[in-house]
Amino acid sequence: MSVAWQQVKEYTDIIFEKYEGMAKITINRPEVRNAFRPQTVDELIEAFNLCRDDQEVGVIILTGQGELAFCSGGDQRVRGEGGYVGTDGVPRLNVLELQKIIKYIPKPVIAMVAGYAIGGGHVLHLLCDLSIAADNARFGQTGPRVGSFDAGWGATYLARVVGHKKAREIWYLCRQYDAQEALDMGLVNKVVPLAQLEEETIQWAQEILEKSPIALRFLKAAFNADTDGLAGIQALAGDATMLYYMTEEGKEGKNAFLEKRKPDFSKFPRLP
Ligand code: S0N
Repeated sequence: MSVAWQQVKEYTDIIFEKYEGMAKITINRPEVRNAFRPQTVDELIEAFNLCRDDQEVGVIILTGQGELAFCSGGDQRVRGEGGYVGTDGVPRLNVLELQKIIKYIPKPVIAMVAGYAIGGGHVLHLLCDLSIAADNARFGQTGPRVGSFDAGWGATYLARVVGHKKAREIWYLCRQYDAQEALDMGLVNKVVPLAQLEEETIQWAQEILEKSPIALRFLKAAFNADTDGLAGIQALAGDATMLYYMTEEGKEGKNAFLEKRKPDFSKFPRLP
């Protein structure tokens, strides 16, 4: 099944489309196996932020253009002394901001992986809520070989997902793993033939869209709170506050203040 994706906004390095509750964000630099430069990361952050604010969007699919790569990490051609250098000449590690928004956007993000998910590109798929892989997908970290490393979520969250022994193997040896090996170690949710990748991913997205948005939001926040300490609890608590604002009990406090009267919380239950 293919769907009639509608372009949301034109970008240079990414394609941003929507269709019936789904957003699809595609890294569009196939000539470098979808490596990201600062502009790519800026565009990805903007698209994810638009998805966060867009109440029509319930699921986001992150993918790479073409069949050869999901993403090959930072564009080594623009790697400077203090990070990746954009048109402003300033070196930055702005992929960390992108990692945060993928992890904390209160909607499920699905990585749709064909070909290579390597280096910083592997970390992006790792941080997505779910990963659907084509049978040609290949996964791995390259940092210690190419002079970089992600000692943040790229290492620590990887260990939560595949276990410490496997995560250390992945980082210390810099090997590549095929789709079946990734499935066996719990790194991806499903492997399908390449020709069925988008159809399968859309099927998963549509099943998710049938579910309660607030339930999904709290579950994502809870999974993050388990791994992310106080930052994770902050997001979970923010969701609880949002929900409280929607209740009559929450509104009574605000209304009483605005009406210059004492709030009456006596009518609200003190449930066990
Ligand atoms: C992906 C690989 C395995 C594909 O191999 P294949 O199919 O044989 O193709 P190639 O001939 O190698 O590549 C085709 C063309 O694409 C270019 N290219 C590929 N990857 C990159 C890249 N990452 N940057 C720039 N160019 C790339 C090739 O050069 C080739 O071009 P032409 O045709 O002109 O020769 C293979 O390509 C591969 O291994 N790629 C490199 C993977 C890699 O090491 N990536 C970087 C890893 N590091 C990071 O991602 C940084 C992490 C990071 O961003 C970060 C993390 C934590 C905190 C901060 C940061 C931060 O730095 O911001």
